[in-house]
Parts: sequence; C-alpha cells; structure tokens
Amino acid sequence: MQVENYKIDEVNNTGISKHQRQFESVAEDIADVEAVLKKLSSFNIAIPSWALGTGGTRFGRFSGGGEPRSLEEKIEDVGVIHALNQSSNSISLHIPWDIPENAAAVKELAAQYGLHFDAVNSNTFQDQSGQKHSYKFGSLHHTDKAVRKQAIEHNIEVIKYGIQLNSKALSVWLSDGSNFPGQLNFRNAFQNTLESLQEIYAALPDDWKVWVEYKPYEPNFYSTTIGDWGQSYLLASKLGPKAATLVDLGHHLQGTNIEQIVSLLLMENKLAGFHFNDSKYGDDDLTVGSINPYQLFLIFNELVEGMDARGMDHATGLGWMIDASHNVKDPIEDLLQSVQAIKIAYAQALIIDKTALKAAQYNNDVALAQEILQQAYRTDVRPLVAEASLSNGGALDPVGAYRKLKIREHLISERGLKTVATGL
Ligand SMILES: [Mn+2]
Repeated sequence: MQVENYKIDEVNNTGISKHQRQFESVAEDIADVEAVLKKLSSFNIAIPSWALGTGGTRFGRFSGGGEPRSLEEKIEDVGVIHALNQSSNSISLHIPWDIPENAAAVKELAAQYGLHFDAVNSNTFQDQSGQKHSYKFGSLHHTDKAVRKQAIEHNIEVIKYGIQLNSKALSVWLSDGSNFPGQLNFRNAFQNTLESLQEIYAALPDDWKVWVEYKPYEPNFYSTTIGDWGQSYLLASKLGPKAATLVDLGHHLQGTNIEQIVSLLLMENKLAGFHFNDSKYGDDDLTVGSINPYQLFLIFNELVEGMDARGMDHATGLGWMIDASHNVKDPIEDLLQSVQAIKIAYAQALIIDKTALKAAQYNNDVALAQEILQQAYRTDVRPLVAEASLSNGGALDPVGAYRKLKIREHLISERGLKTVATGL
C-alpha cells in the first residue's frame, strides 16, 4: 500500500497549532535552528529486511497479522515507514532470507517508495537446506578449508546480489567461536578468519566497503572469534582501507563505554557505522532508546563531535541501520519508535554548546561539563524532530499517524491475519 500525502497532511492538521507553539518555544533558545533542522531532515536510518516481521525467541514466535510474505511486501512496509517519518529511505537485505530474484524489478519497486538499498548482509551462522558443509563449528574461521571456502563463496555471492541493487557495502557478522575451553586454537581461528576475509575483500568493487561486526558472546559462550572492537579493528586494519568496524549497540558486555569505542574508531577512520537497538542484559535487540536513551545521546555526542572533527557529512559519512527484532510489538510501530529515538538523540547532540563544553573540558570544570551535556539532553527536542519531518512531507507523530490511518488493519485485509515473515 502507498500512504498518500494528503492523508498524512490531514492527520498533521489536527495537531499543527499545538506543534507550532511547542516548536517556537524550543527554537527560541537554539543558536542556529535552521542548521539543526537541515541536518535532521537529511538524516536517514536504514531498515533491515528481517525486522518487518515479529521476531522470535528460542522459546517461540507469536506472529502478528498482516506480516510481509515476500521481499516485495517488506519493501512496501519500509515504504510505509518512510512515508510517515521521511527518515528511512533505504532497506538492508539479508541473504538468503531475502534473495532479490529479479533485481531490476525489486529496485524499481523500491524506487516507487523513494527507497534504495543499503548494505547487504551475509549469513554463515545457520545451515541452509542443500548446503554441502555445516557451519556447526564455524564458517570463516573453520579448521577445514572446504568449509571456509563455502563461506567465502557465499559472501562473494552476496556481494554480487548487492551490486545488482546498487548497494555499496557488505556487512559480515560471524557467530564463529567456541563453547568450551580447549575447543579452539585462538590464533589459528583468527588467522583463518583473516585469510577468509582477505579473499572476500579481494572480491569487493572499488567503491564498496566491508563492515566487520563484533559480538562478545552468543551463540558461543566461551569465546567469539570476532568478540570485541579490538579484534574487529585488527582485522579491518590488516584488510585495508575498504574495511571498517561495525558497532552494534547490543554487542557489548554490560557497562561497556560504547561512546569511547565510537570516538576512537572514528578518530582512526575505522568506524563503519551502526546497528542501533537497545538492551537491558545482553543482545536483547529491543527498541532503540527504550532502555537507555542517555547512552544513545552520549554516543551521538561523540559521533557529532568526531564527524565534525573529520569534516564528515553526518547523513552519509557512516552507515546507519536499525538491527532490532522482538516479539511483542507491531514491527512497523517498533521501527517508527526506533527511528524517532535516534533522531531525538541526534538532535540533542546537535544542540550541545560545543564551545562551552570544550572550554569546560580544558579548564577541568567537571561540574560545568556535565551541566552543558545535560542541558542538551534534558531539552525536549521532539518539536525539532517533528518540524524536520513536517518539512519533508512526513508525519508530526509517525506512530500516531500510523494508528489513525489504520495501516495495520489495511495490511491485514490485504495479506491476511496469519502470515509469517522470513527472518529470525
Ligand atoms: Mn547487528
């Protein structure tokens, strides 16, 4: 379904005077509000193809109605999200869950919704039917060259799909690791991973990147071969300039200072981008900003500061993507909430008084530095985000508009109550 502009306008009109009051009140105190709005308007976050269905856990899956049954319907759902928030103009495909059988048609369909294709994601953490070798004991790090070769060839095949879709990056996450001490020779496992990635790297087009994701544990519980940013950075450095480290917010042990990691990777030009989600305990894949929005803000503070220091375009300088999936919300509402949370954190980071913060840091005025950061964090920037959305033709309140326009009800009437999307 296509969400017509006039319908969004109708919903916006019911809240426009309240919005204008709130916007003027917050805009008054912001030095260059036009510059902030411009940055917010051009900021987009990619939607992964696997997040459009209700996620499962290892205990079960409770599908909602009207879930997309095909890649085409997933594109349609991202189209709905983008129409409402004007901030989700790309989709990230996971191969083999979403193979574009007819790339030209898929690209054309996406373009009708104003969408393009973000990074493509490979999968060597599951066995697929008909696959010759098993990934039970790993893929790119495997002791058996034949298994590594199969995993390398899969990644090269994913690049080929991506080329047809005008993607520009391959995102690699490996579950390779060990469950018990003694199971693995760490150096061999790392060396095998490096050599495998070198073969994949050699197949990258000139204008492509490979993003190396890390994760401390799960599904392996003793060691993970790319377990932290140091291991990812080491691989990315050895691979070359087209390789960089991908930070997934949920892939850290509790208490890890993610903003410091981000700051240093950015300084070294080795930060590929983000997989946004939130977590309470581990890789919980909860809605962005639902548990720890302050951490998200502190990360965006480092991102804005670090990108400005390098003269980078905030919108295009790094890869921005949501990587969340859970089992209780309507996936479209969840994604709309996640994108809003990201834009709120970004807006808060944009309005930090950076000159004053620098001076406070230089003078070791610890209390003042905290005051400056929290002044921005405690500002209700939602009217700024809404104004940016409005100026692009989006909804003032995307979740509210989604409900008022009864979009899920439409999708259920088109697709049925009992549909299950491919994915986790
Ligand atoms: Mn991820």
